Amino acid sequence: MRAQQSPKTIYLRDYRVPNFNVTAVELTVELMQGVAEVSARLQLTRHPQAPADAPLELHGVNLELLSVSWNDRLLTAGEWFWQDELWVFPTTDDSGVLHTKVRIQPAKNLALEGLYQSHGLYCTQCEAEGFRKITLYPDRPDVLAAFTTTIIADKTECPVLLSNGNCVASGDYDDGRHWATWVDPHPKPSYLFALVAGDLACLDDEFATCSGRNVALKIYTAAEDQDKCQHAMDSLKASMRWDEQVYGREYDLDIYMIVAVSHFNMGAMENKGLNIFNTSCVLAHAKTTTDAGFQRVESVVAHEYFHNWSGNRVTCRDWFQLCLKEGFTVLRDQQFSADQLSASVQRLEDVAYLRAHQFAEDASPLAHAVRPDSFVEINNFYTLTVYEKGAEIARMLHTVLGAEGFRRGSDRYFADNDGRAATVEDFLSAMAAANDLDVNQFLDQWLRWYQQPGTPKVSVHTQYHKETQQFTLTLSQNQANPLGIEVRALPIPVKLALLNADGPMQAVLDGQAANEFLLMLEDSQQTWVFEQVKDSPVLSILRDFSAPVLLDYACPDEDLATVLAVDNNGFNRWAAMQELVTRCLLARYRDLPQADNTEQVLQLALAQAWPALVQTDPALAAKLFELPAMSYVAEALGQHDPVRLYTVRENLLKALLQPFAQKLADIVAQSAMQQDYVYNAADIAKRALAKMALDGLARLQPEKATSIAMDWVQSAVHMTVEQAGLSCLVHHQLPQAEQALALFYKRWQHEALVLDQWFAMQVQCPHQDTLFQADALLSHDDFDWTVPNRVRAVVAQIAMNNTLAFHREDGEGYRWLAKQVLKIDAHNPQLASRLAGAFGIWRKLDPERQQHVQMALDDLLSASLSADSRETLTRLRG
Ligand code: HT7
Ligand code: ZN
Repeated sequence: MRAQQSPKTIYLRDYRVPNFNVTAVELTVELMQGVAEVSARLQLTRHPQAPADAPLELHGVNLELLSVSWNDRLLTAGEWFWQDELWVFPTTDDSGVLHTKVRIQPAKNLALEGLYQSHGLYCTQCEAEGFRKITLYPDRPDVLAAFTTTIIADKTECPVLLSNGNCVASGDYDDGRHWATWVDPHPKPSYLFALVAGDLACLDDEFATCSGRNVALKIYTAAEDQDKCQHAMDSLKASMRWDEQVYGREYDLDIYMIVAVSHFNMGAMENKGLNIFNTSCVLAHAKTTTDAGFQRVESVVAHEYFHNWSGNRVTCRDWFQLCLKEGFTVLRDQQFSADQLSASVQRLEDVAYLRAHQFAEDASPLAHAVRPDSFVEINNFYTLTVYEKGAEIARMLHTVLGAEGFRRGSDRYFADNDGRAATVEDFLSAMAAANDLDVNQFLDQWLRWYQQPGTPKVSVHTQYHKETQQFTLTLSQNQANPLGIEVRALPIPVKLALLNADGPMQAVLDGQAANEFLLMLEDSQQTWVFEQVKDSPVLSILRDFSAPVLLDYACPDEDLATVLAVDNNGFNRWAAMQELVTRCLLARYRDLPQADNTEQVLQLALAQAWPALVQTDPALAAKLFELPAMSYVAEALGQHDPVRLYTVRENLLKALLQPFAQKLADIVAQSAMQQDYVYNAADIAKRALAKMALDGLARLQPEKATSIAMDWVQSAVHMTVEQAGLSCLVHHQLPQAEQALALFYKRWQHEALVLDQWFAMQVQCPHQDTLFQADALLSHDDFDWTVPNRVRAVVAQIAMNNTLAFHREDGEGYRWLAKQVLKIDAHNPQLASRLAGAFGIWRKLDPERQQHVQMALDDLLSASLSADSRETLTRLRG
């Protein structure tokens, strides 16, 4: 038995090729009553660049080693040794076959990494380093091998036996057991290995690829969930077609399988040909799933499918390159989603998410580069920075190279690196080479985005000369330097237009007349002079959020109102409103007199824009009243009292809604919510607007809102309306909230994902005493510490979504989170470490609250912790 050793820091600069490659693996996994015996035959060859006497090194954690032989000779204990998590076999052989047998305990595995059981179903999660918990293996992404996997299990307990690739043979034993052998022809790293065994129902379909091959599509779930798979299947087929059309990528196996499991640490996993999904990211039915849930399924199914090329066919050399597959794949799933529903709403949602969460991470003690230089526990680096900022970098390349140039670059990247474990440098080199750019210069510039943490700030200065009709724009860039490393100017694409009262006007830059311009800010400061600018323009800058930066631009409030009124860029209309609201919140929080003027400008701009938008673009109309996230405004404030900020924000929202009371009532009275559920952009927009209107009405006319909300719950035709009604009652603590909660529970207590919502809605109720409510929910019969979705529904909701409860003045919220983190850490370190990340905001809090957090962190750090949580808490504490 080998348990995890004291954690070591791993450095990117220490990368070395493996001593041995694995050319082929034959795995046999026998499952019996929660225990597994794993036999592995590895064909090994010395790496051409490895020293002739370098030993064979294999990873192994929590394995009961039964036997090990080298070229069919049983090895004795003295012939090998353990060094931390490495099993070391000194040999000068250049090749050989290692045969190991180990025993593992899936039923006892609550960390949900390696092989574990979920409601009796055996399943695996190997990314990033879970395979070493299944067998002895060089568990690193640059070792690619062809896998043959045989699974043996009781036929009644596990009628379905799945692994990667194609099923080539199967049969029955005469003692009630059966077996199946799967062969995956594509060499892959161990993190993409998957195995599933259990009693599952299946939705079948097929897909004809662009070259005419037929692919069998299968979605496996528990029998009672079989009616909730059609949306995932439709999303899968749409993704497969989209990847052929937009990126020229065809699927490469004869079968593509998705399995839904209830116990899962993240959203889903892209194992080759056998994706494993959190039920919340695959199951969808109008009766049980909201619009947001449907959209999440669509994007996660797409994301995992797109990994088949960006991640699987071209994988990562080491885990420092994680952004290579994740950033690029997030960009691809965002582009796909934009093509399915509304492109501008997709973009503003992605940006709102980035600014609320990734910007906060990048300004917190957990800030790190998109490609970090070091880590202790790689699971701690599946972060918003790696995923979302990584996607923004890929998107900037798309903006700079253009759609065709980017496609040339991605074609080159896939062609040059197919079947290889690549690096960020390989990606950038392909982009440059395919577009005839100087590779070294391109690398030198763009690698900075991957290496320098922190959100850059771009300052804007303008001047207009009526006589010469010249408009001068000066941009400068500034970066925080949280890690104290050398900071170099970044390449920052800035898309802009010059507006007059009718929208974008033509101007001339470098002899080129246009309505929109793409500038490259590459130095610390640059100036551009636009000619033939007829009127003093209003600047519509950073259109579509062309770079992940903060803007420092002291334009008059009225200019922002003009952008909101006349810009033809939907994203920037929304961004202008967000900026106006942010200014107003900051001024109100600081008791500055300009708050009144800004609020007036806001009111006027909304009065002009909103009623028309309700008709022409209801999705955008609904979004205008989603004020900037607390965390985004908090970054601008610096040290602050979160409860005061929350109150200021709520008051402003109410004031902005006030003039529209009748309009809100009219919208709610329309029947958008009572119609049969259809998943399309127009209907989703109408429902979003109705939900927003009910929430607004609850703030202005609570009695009226109560009866409508109750009606929505009682006579709901789909979950979007039912959830909108219930969350309105609970959030605003309206008189019938308890009754509606009871009704909802009675209806849905057997639907796990709906019950998660029931827990979450209660915990989101904005009141400091919700903390005690949350505590009571932890003892509810339906609460289960082993199911991450349920744990997140209570614990993460308090920490991330309930300012008044989490940031209680007495510090009880922080102590409460610390207590839950410690409890969870004992069985699921990955989950605990992620939840602890909610303390990331602490340096921005007022001194009293900082002291409470500090004590909570110190208490935690003095306890016995997993390597995951210790690394996160140590970085947090600073
Ligand atoms: N590549 C996957 C990342 C992942 C993961 C998934 C499930 C459980 C644990 C995990 N650790 C890492 C998911 C993705 O980005 O597609
Ligand atoms: Zn991914």
